[in-house]
Amino acid sequence: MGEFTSITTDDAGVATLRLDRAPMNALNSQVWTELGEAARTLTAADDVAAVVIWGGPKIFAAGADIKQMQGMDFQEFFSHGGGLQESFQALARLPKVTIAAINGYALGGGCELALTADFRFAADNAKLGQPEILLGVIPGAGGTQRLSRLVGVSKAKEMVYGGGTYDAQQCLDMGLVDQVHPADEVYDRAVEAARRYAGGPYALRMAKKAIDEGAEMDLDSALRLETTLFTACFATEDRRIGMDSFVQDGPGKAVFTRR
Ligand code: DAK
Repeated sequence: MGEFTSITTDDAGVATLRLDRAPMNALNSQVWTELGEAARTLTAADDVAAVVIWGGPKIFAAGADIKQMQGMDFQEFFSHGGGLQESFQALARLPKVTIAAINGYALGGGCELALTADFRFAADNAKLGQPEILLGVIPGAGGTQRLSRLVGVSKAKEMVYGGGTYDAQQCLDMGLVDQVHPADEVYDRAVEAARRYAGGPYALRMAKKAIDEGAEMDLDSALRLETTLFTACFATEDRRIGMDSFVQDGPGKAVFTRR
């Protein structure tokens, strides 16, 4: 698709958004733009129900391109920084199930890219961290916000203040990653899981929206959103299929259409 990113889609409705910028998948402004475009493409693609974000077998991403950033000034970031963050927000808002499959390093913006996904599957050799502080900056693409919402404020502060890297087991213990697999299996495991979600009903979109948007609201508003989205499920074909199937054949046998 782009110079440094590609999208491939299988028959089961699983797309792989692959990052490929040797040697470290550093996120320069081109990559950032391509990720935003990919998010829009994947959102619109009717044949895609779940997405695996993968940086290939060696590294997920070593973060923003420091060599590019080195020469940039306040005005440039002030003018364009919001657009960069918007790319990640578009990925986070993808109305489909997303899984980051992480081999090797996911640092800085790389870790933040993984944080845009619903789930993170890490290779046993994965190392995650937010080392921006060591460069004299702070995380700028969700690392102070999505990270603390996921692992808690204290752990996020430890990661962001210290700039350290954390191995797969440590990340699993703190809830930063959801599963750990051997390095040569992690991508396949992520695709397998994504296929299971891709076979799910349209209501998965409602569930994602309710959980993610509800987390940003007060409880009353969030519960009202839940009610609205629950009701909206009754406009889907899959709601009818799910309930008819239960009544006729028992639980868990419905074959959904994603409509
Ligand atoms: N950028 C540019 N080049 C990088 C790089 C990076 N992030 N990471 C590595 N490289 C380059 C190295 O400079 C080296 O280049 P040459 O010397 O060969 O020319 C080559 O890749 C191989 O790297 P190493 O020799 O260092 O390889 P090692 O295996 O020894 O170490 C490493 C791998 C990933 C642990 C290490 O390279 C490393 O610590 N990299 C930097 C990690 C880091 O600090 N990442 C955070 C970057 S700051 C924004 C939002 C977000 C951000 C910015 C703006 N807005 C919305 C405005 C995000 C900021 C960041 O992510």
